[in-house]
Amino acid sequence: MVLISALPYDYELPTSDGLALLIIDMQRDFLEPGGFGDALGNDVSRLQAIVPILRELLSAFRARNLPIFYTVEGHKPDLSDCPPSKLHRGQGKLRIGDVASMGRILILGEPGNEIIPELSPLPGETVIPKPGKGAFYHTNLESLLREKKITHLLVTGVTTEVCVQTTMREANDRGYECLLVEDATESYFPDFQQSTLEMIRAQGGIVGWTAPAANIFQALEKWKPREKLGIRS
Ligand code: C5J
Repeated sequence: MVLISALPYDYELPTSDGLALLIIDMQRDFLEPGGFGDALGNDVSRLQAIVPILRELLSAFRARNLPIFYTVEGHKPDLSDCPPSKLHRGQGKLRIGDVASMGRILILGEPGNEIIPELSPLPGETVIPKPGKGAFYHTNLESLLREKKITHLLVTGVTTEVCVQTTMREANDRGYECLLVEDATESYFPDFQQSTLEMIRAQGGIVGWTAPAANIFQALEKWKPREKLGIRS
């Protein structure tokens, strides 16, 4: 049994393949000036802090040929998948679909919707466009996870209390064992990030576990799933 030292207690890695890395919305819209995060009045530079750790997690997963899923939040150019409540929410100068310095805000295929170049997906890694905050809402994420027999998700990305937390709750309700990587998720609001970590692991891990990336790297060194040992059940 290989355990990741985590809160509220150790997180057990699966004995078979079944572990995936989920990277939520590390797109220019949220991390660079001129995108959606900026239009909402946030200091987008805060989110850059997690990029080096995410690169290390990506390397560790790629080196072991483990599945990686990315999401991007975005809408169709005709906005047919954007409910009026989302379109009209807030009182910012710019709204979803308006033209800004990285193209139309939060629209699929626009430059602002791209994953930041430091974390660019490689061929074979799956990018899931999502119209909502949760990655299971109106996407094929669940069927892809089932197809690959994924049971355990290491969850990362931005922003901790919005898309990351929503996705983690959706995954938890669907039976996935989720661990949120503490230093691979970030928010525009440090207090919200801290509160989210605490909410997730409260009440015996009511939504899941949290752990720093260092603990994951340590455990991965020891982890040899049955398939990797050539054992099929
Ligand atoms: C937000 C996200 N914050 N990816 N999206 O609107 O968290």
